[in-house]
Amino acid sequence: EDEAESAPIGGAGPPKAVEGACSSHFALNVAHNAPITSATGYQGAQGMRAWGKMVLAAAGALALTACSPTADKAAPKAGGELRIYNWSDYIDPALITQFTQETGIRVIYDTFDSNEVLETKVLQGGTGYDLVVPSTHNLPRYITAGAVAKLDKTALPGLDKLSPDLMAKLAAFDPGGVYAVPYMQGTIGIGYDKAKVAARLPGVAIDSWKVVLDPANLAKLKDCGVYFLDASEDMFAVALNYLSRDPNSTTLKDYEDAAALLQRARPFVRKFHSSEYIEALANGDVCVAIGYSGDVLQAKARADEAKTGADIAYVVPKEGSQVWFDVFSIPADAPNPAAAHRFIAFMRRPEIIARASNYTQYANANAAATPLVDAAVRDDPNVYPTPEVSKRLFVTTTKEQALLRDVNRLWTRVVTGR
Ligand code: N2P
Repeated sequence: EDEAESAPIGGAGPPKAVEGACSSHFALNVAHNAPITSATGYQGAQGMRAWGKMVLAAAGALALTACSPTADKAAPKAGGELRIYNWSDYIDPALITQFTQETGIRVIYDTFDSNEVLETKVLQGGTGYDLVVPSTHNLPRYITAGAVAKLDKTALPGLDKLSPDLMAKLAAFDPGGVYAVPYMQGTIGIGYDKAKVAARLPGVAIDSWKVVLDPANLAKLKDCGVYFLDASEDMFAVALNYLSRDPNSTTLKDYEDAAALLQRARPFVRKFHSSEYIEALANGDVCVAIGYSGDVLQAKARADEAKTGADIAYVVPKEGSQVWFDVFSIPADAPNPAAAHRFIAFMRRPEIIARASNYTQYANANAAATPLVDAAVRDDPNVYPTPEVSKRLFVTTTKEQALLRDVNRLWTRVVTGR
């Protein structure tokens, strides 16, 4: 079990809490040196958990130095501790610091990088977390299992400001928004190093899943490094769609055919991993990755900033892809649900969630925040999809447990090559 693993760097001691640091510069420095463990199967989040803890250790260290607190004196300080389990590379650490300054609530922040890892834990219970961030298509299984708590809407002002369009989409998974509040959305696509790919596939337009799913192309890209997400449902949705099957098929045969397609691609894939590709693309260690939109855009930003020479681009292939929605939800056995509500309310504030989008390069669900998001982010169709891009996007629906088990078993065989 992953709890037994220790942090690759930064020590494996007890989780550190943020204590009101007044600088966010540590965030980039730490991110650039993100420790990564190699991983296959569903173990991919370990390096990221360590990363999360290390970011907060850095924040705690900074808190000891030049600090001029700007906490909102009017808001009552609640104190206590909030344990968050969120996706890696999915928040500006400065926001956590600000939350602590304003509320007095210490934050312990761990990260994962796949829905499969999160779901296994939350459905088992006893995670100790107060706040988790599943994708909408996973949420109904959490609700059915009684694994998440009903939200106290009186503690969540501003929910009426959420985009009606998006709320209608969420209603399919959580009617009435009883258990979840949207955080961010994004797509799955291809992240690539323009020069390296052009050199290996001259004249080929990088606008099709063929680039990363056709062995003839993959054979030419193998030497510069290809990564696939280690995310069973996400990857099957993409593969089924590419095969012109229903990405939400309930027929096992469709998944077997998709698995065969992925097995043919497998010899050319250097690693299945759901977060390491950010750093790998930025550093030029890989030239292609099937990845999440904002993560690829973060890779581009890191490469540009560090002048690594990698010129990274992201594309939603013409055959179409998945758009996903991640939501805040509170485990049924959360030790401090009041603090979780406080954090959700904090993240709903337009100026706060706009900063979150600026950092992660994912669109948020708060229409009032859109004008506050950096123009370069909000006008990027890879972040806020245009109607043209939206036409190509599909939403993943919820699988029954039995099908999910079979699909996950097939995925393990793809990853392990058996
Ligand atoms: C964040 C990954 C996006 C989450 N690093 C995919 N649901």
